[in-house]
Amino acid sequence: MTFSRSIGLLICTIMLVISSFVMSVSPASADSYTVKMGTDQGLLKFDPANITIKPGDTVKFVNNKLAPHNAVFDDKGVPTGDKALATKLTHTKLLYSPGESYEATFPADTPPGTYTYYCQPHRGAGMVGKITVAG
Ligand SMILES: [Cu+2]
Repeated sequence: MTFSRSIGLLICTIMLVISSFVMSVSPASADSYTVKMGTDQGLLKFDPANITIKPGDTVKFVNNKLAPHNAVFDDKGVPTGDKALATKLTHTKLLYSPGESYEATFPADTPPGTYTYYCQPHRGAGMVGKITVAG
């Protein structure tokens, strides 16, 4: 009992050392976030509708329910009004099959602020989402 407990503690210590080493090697590692298009409950919303990311991160939009969906950022939804950035993040092609997805990567020099996007077929129904890019 005591022996297996100390082995467990040893393993925990090793894992902690390894994970802290990995984190110090890549301090600004990019993360990936998933946003469902259409909630599991069958609502015409992005889920989660609000997320906070950092520059360099990727948001993966996955078709879930009540297709078709897309995700459009226009210059009004981008804090700096940067049309080129809005276009880069936008995916106008409609996704029809559940599980279909596409990824939007926010460039490392993305200005901080709130980025608003919408689904073209369901904008009127309130299918609008927000991505806050932390400074
Ligand atoms: Cu939609």
